[in-house]
Amino acid sequence: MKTVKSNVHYHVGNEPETDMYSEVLNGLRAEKKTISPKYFYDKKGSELFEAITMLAEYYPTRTELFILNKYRDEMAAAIGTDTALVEFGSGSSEKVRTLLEAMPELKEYVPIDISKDFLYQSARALSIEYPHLNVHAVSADYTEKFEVPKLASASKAVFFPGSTIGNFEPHERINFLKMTADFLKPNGGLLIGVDMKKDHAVLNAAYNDSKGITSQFNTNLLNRLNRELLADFNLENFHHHAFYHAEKGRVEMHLVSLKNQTITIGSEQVTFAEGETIHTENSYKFTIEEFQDIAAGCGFTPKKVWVDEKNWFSMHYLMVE
Ligand code: AVJ
Repeated sequence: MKTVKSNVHYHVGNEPETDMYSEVLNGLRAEKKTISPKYFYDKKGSELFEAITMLAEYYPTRTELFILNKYRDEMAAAIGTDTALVEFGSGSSEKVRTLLEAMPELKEYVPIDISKDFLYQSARALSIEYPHLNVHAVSADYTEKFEVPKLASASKAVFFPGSTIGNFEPHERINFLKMTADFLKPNGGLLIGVDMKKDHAVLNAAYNDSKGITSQFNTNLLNRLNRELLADFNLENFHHHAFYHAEKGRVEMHLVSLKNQTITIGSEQVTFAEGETIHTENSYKFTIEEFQDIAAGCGFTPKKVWVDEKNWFSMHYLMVE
């Protein structure tokens, strides 16, 4: 019998540190109530986000894919061949396939994601489609310190599409970019998708779609708390509210309490005044210069940037020495 050597390898990069119950409760006890957008993505939430990406008003996903498709050869050339491609928040590894098509000589792909089962399953599927690629799946929260296996390539490039960076607060994105620069040293690159500032009407429509899917995505968070943290939110008593805040350069999403009410969550209670909100997401938007300046302050040298013809979305390639 012939022994088949698999080209997929599994690693644990770090263990999740945060406990959802205490984090959510702390957020709801704060002066301004807030819950991290990372909690949107339970099974239903991931499906709703998928539906959002297909909406007419929600331009980011399709625009980024358009840019990736159009410029993948230039991106591949910038990344180089003796490079391990590391993806942060790889999910189903759908977008990277576009890039992989343009990189037939790539030897190593390192998808990193927090949801281990889905990561391992997606990595296995990808390794079968790309038999010449060594796939090192690393389960980790990439916003914390994590370990990766020893890689054979001369350098690393991080692929971070989706404008997830827009979800980070200013201090968080600086920490993240500095950590990433450190991780990439020496001679590494970062290929990152960044949503751009634009006409406010376009931004407002993207987060207030006519089918109400974004509203469902936002309120689904309360469903998740009801189920997973034994809370008793009545979804009828909260409304989706999303708007572009020009001075802050971000779209904000909130859940607005429609009346005075007290919610039980596990063994605790939280009271809401009518009109009070839970701030559930920030989605920061950047001009090319703003993003390059931020990255430069964290140790990156901007090398190249690709945009669509409307200047709605950007993909930056930056390097560390
Ligand atoms: C996945 C963070 C890029 O901010 O546009 C979509 C999430 N929120 N609609 C974004 C989201 C509401 C999305 N990101």
